[in-house]
Amino acid sequence: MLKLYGFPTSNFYNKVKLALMEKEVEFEEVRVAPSKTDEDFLSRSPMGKIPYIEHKGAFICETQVILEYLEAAFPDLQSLYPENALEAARCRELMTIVDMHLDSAARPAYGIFFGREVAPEIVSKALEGVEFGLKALQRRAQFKPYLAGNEFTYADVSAEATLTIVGQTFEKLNGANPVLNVPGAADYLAMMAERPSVKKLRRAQKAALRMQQMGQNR
Ligand SMILES: N[C@@H](CCC(=O)N[C@@H](CS)C(=O)NCC(=O)O)C(=O)O
Repeated sequence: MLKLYGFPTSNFYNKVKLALMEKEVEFEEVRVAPSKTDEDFLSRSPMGKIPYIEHKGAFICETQVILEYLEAAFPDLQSLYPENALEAARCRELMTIVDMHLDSAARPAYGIFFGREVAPEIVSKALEGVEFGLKALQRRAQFKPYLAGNEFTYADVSAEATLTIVGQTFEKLNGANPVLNVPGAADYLAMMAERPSVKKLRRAQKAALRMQQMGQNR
């Protein structure tokens, strides 16, 4: 059976986990922490990051690569890319805006989740990048009702995994969620929160965060 390695407080782990649930691929979760020094870990995930998967004896890292692999390795399962070439390109554009630009702008501020202080200058620089990324998202997002149109796609997988952590980060830091300033985003996120796969994902994420915080307070 396919194995997913990492931990459920990571947005990138949750991107792959949500894709596996939505495609109905059978999988098993294995908790591992990232490492940039453990040779065994680096042989599985050379950049020292999570998540990575194990399938048919091989290890694969980088979430976008993993999703492309799922599409190729499970051709009989529902594809999460639109069939039309332009719509599929738009879907990938949305994923790139969320996974690359929004995530990397917000990442320096994520420490707040794990009980770390975040310096005000880091918060304001992160917010500037996030606001720019959200304007890019606004130019491409359709909310019809899904991010890339009328079908659930990988754009929704990326958005659910990362927009929620970005929003919660700034809500904690500044008392306001910048994602909700994107017209249509509030209703979209509320709709996504009702999906059975998303409910399951969030329950696991909350439980893992509680465990992590208990560990830190010990
Ligand atoms: N581009 C990578 C990003 C993965 C990533 O940033 N993972 C984080 C956890 S959310 C990580 O392992 N960070 C530890 C580190 O960079 O040392 C992907 O798409 O898989």
